[in-house]
Amino acid sequence: MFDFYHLGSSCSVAVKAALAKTGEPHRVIPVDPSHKDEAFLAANPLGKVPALVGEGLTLTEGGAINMWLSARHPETGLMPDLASEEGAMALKWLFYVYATLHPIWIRLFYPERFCGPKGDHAAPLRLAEEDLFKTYALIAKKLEAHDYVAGDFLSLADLYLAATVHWEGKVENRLTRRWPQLAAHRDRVRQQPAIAEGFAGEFGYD
Ligand SMILES: N[C@@H](CCC(=O)N[C@@H](CS)C(=O)NCC(=O)O)C(=O)O
Repeated sequence: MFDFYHLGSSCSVAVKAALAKTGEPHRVIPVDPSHKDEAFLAANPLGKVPALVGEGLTLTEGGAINMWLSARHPETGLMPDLASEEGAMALKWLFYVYATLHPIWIRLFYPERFCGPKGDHAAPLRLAEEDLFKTYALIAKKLEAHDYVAGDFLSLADLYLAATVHWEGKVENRLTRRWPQLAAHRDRVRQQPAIAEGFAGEFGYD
């Protein structure tokens, strides 16, 4: 049994979805961002979700947690054999969404962390938006030809990507207006058996 530290509608939804898909027994511990308690900070001293604790392990970093869960549950097919061509693509896009896309969203959500609480947010936000659109452009191109970002199979990158598209209100919903394939992908992923359970109660959906 694992303790899963989760913040609603955040990047930890991708882990919630993987937990649902793998059926790994866990209890969800909601994190209050304005009141991070001792047990949570012991799990992640940086105070970031997701964190997974159990079986003598403390795991942080959403991409790593999901890789580990899928390695324990190869039957879910969430991550192909890494030495295969599909595995290479799934790994590349997993890093793309976690290491390239996610930090841009952080700049949009927390501009004060980049220019100080009293700094002028306008320029950093504009630059972050430009980077965001460039980064989704490559994803959208891939989704013109394929149902999922790594190809015609669902993989871990899709879980996180589908979660991020729900944040588009930050850029006046211009992501799905510009690239309808992003909306189609988000819905395709969210409605997958078991994955739907992970997305339930998040982003304003039942
Ligand atoms: N590199 C980490 C980043 C985690 C992260 O930034 N989590 C955000 C939610 S998306 C968080 O906990 N924010 C709360 C805060 O920074 O106080 C990962 O991929 O797991």
